[in-house]
Amino acid sequence: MKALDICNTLMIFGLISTVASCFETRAQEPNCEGLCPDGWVYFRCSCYLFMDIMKASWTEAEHHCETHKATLVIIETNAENLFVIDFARRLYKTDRRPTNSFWIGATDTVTEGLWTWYTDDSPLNFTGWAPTEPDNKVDQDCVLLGGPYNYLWDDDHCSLTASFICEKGLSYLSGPDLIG
Ligand SMILES: [Ca+2]
Ligand SMILES: [Ca+2]
Ligand SMILES: [Ca+2]
Repeated sequence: MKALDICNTLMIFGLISTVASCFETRAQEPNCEGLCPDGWVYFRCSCYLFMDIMKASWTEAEHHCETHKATLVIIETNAENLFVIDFARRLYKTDRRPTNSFWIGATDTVTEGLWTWYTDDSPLNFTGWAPTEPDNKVDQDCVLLGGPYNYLWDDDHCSLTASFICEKGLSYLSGPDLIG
């Protein structure tokens, strides 16, 4: 459907008063596409780096992301989770390497069982746990997108070496409310 058709439809249903106002609203939507560094993938004004070759402990992974002026991925919504796990799955489907697990930025190191995003200690408002996880088996405090779980979430030992995903927002282009 073309933009004009969408705007006409919205007006017919009384959702906007004029077609012109529709175009004004659409013009305000950020367009960050194409602004991620080479090798990073884009989703809703965030850039993601899948470190699928490198393996690191959770802390090393976090430091590595920092050298890229990024953090371990913070997955705030179902849409973002679907994007990330879909990309991870395709990464391994296309070249038939064995599946890797990926560290993400969630941890319960501070208080056992209280899962937070390490960047600001905020509680997880979305989770994508595998059915039997988190199980805290022998004190597991860091979260993986688990290769054996087809990239559903699993808690594991923070010292384990795994692949990881870095994320950085393009919020300076679009305002803080629009980080994906
Ligand atoms: Ca995010
Ligand atoms: Ca734990
Ligand atoms: Ca576990």
